[in-house]
Amino acid sequence: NVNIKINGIELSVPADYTVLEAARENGIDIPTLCYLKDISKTGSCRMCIVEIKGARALQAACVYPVSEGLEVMTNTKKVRDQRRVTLELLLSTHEKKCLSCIRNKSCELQSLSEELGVDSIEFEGDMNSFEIDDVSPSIVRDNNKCILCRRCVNMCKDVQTVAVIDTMQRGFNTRVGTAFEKALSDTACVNCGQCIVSCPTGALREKDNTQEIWDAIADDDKYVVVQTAPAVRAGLGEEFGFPIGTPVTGKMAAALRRLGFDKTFDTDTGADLTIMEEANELLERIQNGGKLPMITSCSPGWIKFCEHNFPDFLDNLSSCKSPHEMFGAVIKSYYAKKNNIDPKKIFVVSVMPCVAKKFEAGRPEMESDGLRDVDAVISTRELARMIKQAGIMFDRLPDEEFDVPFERASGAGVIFGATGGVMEAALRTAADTLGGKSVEEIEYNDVRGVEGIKEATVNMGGIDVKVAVAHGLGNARKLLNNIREGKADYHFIEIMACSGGCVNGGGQPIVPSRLKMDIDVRTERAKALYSEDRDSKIRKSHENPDMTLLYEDFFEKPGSHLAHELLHTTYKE
Ligand code: HC0
Repeated sequence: NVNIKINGIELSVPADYTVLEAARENGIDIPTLCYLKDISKTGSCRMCIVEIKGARALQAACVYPVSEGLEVMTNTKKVRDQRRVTLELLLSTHEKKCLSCIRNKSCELQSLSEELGVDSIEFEGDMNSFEIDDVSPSIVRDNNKCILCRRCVNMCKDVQTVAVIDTMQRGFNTRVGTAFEKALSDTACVNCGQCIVSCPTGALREKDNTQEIWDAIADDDKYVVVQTAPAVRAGLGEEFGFPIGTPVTGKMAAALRRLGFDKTFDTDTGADLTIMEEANELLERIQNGGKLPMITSCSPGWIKFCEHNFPDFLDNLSSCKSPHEMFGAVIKSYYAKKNNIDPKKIFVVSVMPCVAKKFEAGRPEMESDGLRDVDAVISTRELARMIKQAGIMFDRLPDEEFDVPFERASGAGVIFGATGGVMEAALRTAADTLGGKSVEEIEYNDVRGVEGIKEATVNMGGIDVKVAVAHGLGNARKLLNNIREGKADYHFIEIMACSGGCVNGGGQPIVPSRLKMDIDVRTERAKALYSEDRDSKIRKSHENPDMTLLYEDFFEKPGSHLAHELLHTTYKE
């Protein structure tokens, strides 16, 4: 530790801290804009400037290291005046259409303006006018609202190692763009949307599909079925003032019903079905010399990353469609038949913590019998918007159940939404099958948590099954390079495109960057899922009676001909 003084207060702080970290930890808030914990640290926006005794100029607290005897002032007139001028200069070229902006009231530029007391725009000059890129099915880029903080760039480049956006040109013409100014959808962008949740303003947002859903609900000819992903319940409450990590499953089901959907189902049921198929596929590959390691295929950002960067691993992907796609196919086949509904009239809506799911739903692979498995995808944020538009007072809703016949899902299905969850769910089922008995120890702690790459060896029925879990595409790249170079070897790998898994997906509520300094959003939201799993009566996918029924009634057995037709696919180079 070193001894420092901030605003005259004596503090002892770890020697590797920055001034920003030291201040924050001791209850002194310094405004930031370009800083994003663990992701973006450039000191370029100058909002976090502070006075350092003995230094000639004001210094950026986010990059200034502490040292023995350092004296810092965070709130002098000089600091406040300079921050305000910097902010006003930023505002001078910013498109100030706040009322109609998607980030109205959640914009960090807007809240800084309020906080620093900007009551008039001193500098009005030339404005750039950029074309909006809204070609992608997942992401809209509007450079007119960009403040060049580079948080998206660093996320895309350093964390995801996708690197399809960067700053280009110079001076007044500086902008964030793609190579040759192509549309995002014409690049190797994987649609993960981590750029969106990194953006402090409305320069990046999801493609909004809510109108399509309203139209479908209003159409009497359509039978509109909604399903919600595991991670949505762990994030949706934040949009309505609940603390981060509050599960709101029952209120969410109630809200969906009040929005007018004909049936409200849970993607967790689809997750159970995926495990039935995927565990079976894994055992087949292990026992019959199939392609190993088998790699999960439910994260569409990861699939696209694999296609662009690791095409040599395409045969390693599980042939399982992702749970919501599987479930869509089941709704339009089994459910339609059982209830005598023309599948052509069924409109399946998936509510996902993910914007890549919008892209996935449109992929040619995701249809059965000429019908799309899923017709539209909205993010957690879009669902929150619909609930608000409908005048539903979310916090006052009762807790309700999902609809029959799919009202039951296992705890294994719920934890899909956190990194390691798909692996753990698969292990619970594979261990029982390989061992020939019900294994009681079902919490696989080695694959839980936010460490970038996790490994475990699990003995099942005498076989040592080696597994690994990677989340965030930079970690996936590392893991796959290790395999390519012969440094690592596994039977089964789970990869999720977003750090922390779906709970931290690009479609989840946006958490202000300053709050991210205090809590790990991934961990808090994951807790909501693990607690729901712990409270579940059924905690293994194969013990879900709805699965037994579904196989008895329809699919016969995992990996059957019909299962392959409806629930599996392949990705080709
Ligand atoms: Fe996920 Fe899913 S768990 S990808 O992470 O597999 O988005 O939550 O819905 O489909 O179930 C996202 C979350 C899902 C799917 C499930 C999987």
